[in-house]
Amino acid sequence: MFTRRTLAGLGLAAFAFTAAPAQAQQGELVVYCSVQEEWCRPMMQAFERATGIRVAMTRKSSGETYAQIKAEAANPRGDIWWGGTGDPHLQAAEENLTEAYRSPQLANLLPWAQRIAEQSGFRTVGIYAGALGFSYNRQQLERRRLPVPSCWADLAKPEYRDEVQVADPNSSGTAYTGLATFVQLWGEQRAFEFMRAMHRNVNQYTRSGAAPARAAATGESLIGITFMHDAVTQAVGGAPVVVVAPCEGTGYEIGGMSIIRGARNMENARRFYDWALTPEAQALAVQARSFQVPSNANAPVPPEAPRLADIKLIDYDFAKFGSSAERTRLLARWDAEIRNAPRR
Ligand code: S7P
Repeated sequence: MFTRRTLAGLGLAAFAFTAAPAQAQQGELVVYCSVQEEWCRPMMQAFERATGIRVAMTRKSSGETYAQIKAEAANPRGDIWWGGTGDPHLQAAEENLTEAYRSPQLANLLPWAQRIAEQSGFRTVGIYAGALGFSYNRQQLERRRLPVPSCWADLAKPEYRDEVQVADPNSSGTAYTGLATFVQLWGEQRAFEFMRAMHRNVNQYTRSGAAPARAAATGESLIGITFMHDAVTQAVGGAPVVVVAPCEGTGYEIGGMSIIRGARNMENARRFYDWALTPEAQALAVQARSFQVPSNANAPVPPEAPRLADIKLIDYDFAKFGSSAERTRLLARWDAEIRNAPRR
């Protein structure tokens, strides 16, 4: 049984434990969770109830979790990384930070989820998909008589000075998807020119990718760049936001799951992996107001989920933008040219 003292001894004081399992204790599992906390918790509780395995979970953004797993590689603390954008999962796979595993559930997954597994040598797998976009606060927009933004290019216009919020692509998988999307839409030079111009309008680079959707919902920021499903969460909750699929087209994520190499609870990590790919486990997303498209072909697609077939999606190059060299290089360029650029 975990106590505060044993936890502190293990250096795990920061882990949050979920509710007690319903059945006899079947060992432990340490999960790094990169979706929203509201979805992480019920997911872990459901797994505990289904298996009797006690879960210790921490929630961090995708880029932060990748960095943590890399830092811990010589002495892994986590067993499984569930959720978060696919690019850093692919980078972790390439860097041999994660373990190859072929789940019996693989055959039940949609082709895009299986492709990611194959591409990574089965070190990661797709668990959901969702398109990038932005949302704006309708009431604020009307009150301030500002034009309706409908394209990425609009977000760099002077009328939206200080009105745009987006995350930092180092910590956030969402924001890295944005960076990679702009490069794929326009080429690298134009993409950086756009991000430099938009930088004047950015009121804050948040750590978490979904935070700008909450800021748009409350009116703290007029516009928030996030995955469209994170903005839908706010709209479903009653916020006066409009969700936009940008006119130029947009990128998308394939959310990932990976077993950490050297996991101390390897068997339990595999049990979680198999369970998390079932339609039943994937259906829990909706209860947490998470509206991605699930990867199991038999899992229900929430009616609120933005329909990917209706969105102008780019042919996102996961092999290139999930590669260690490209992700590292683009983030370094973003740090050098955008993060601290003057906002003249
Ligand atoms: O809210 C769900 C979600 O958007 O969060 C993940 C995201 O990567 C985590 O946030 P960061 O941008 O802060 O890394 C997405 O994978 C997922 O769809």
